[in-house]
Amino acid sequence: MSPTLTLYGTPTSGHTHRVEALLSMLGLPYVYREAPAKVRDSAAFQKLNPLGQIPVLVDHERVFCDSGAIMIYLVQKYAPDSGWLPTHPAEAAQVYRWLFIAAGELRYGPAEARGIWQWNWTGEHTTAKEISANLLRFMEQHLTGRKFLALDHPTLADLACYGYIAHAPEGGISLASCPNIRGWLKRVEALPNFKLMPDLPIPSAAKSSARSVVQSG
Ligand SMILES: N[C@@H](CCC(=O)N[C@@H](CS)C(=O)NCC(=O)O)C(=O)O
Repeated sequence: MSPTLTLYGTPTSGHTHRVEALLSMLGLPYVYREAPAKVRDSAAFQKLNPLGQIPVLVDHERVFCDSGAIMIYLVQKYAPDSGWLPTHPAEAAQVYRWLFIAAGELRYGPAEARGIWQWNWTGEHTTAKEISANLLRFMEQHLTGRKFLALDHPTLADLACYGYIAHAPEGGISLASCPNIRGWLKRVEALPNFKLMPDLPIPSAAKSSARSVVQSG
């Protein structure tokens, strides 16, 4: 199949990663265009997404923004029977719940903490840490006796949450006391054609203490 899909993103963006992982697992060929801040600030990019955010997916002439919407589009258009997004309303609701958590607690907890530490985003690391602790507590308990987040098989819920949880230590958020979450991450990574997100250095203890947070694993 020749690619009709173009994805704009960056390699270390968890929002981009969830779309790339899905494209890879669905076996959909695509062209990747790197869009660092300089590109996102350009008039050409802002014609695609006036919010200046990645990921953006272009399919033929159509433009899709927002990682959750892009994932839903890809499954509904290219793999409606794949199970990544069930059609049964009650099952779909379980998946949507995690997509909203990905845009809420995950974004403002682990993703925010990582952004503050790695790229000096303006924001309160203490607040992001509190949100993260609450989310990790809930996920750890939720994953007791469960293999995947929403249903008994992998869904978009798992892809949406994977990146910023797997890379939470890069923002000083430890997963050391979360065995269920670490087991879930391994199960997601073992899925056929899953694509990993590149690692960033975990901040040093010195940097950690300078920012009044506990060093994470
Ligand atoms: N709700 C959006 C958020 C995407 C997002 O925050 N992307 C970040 C990179 S990971 C970005 O482009 N930030 C630049 C900006 O907000 O100006 C989604 O799910 O795609």
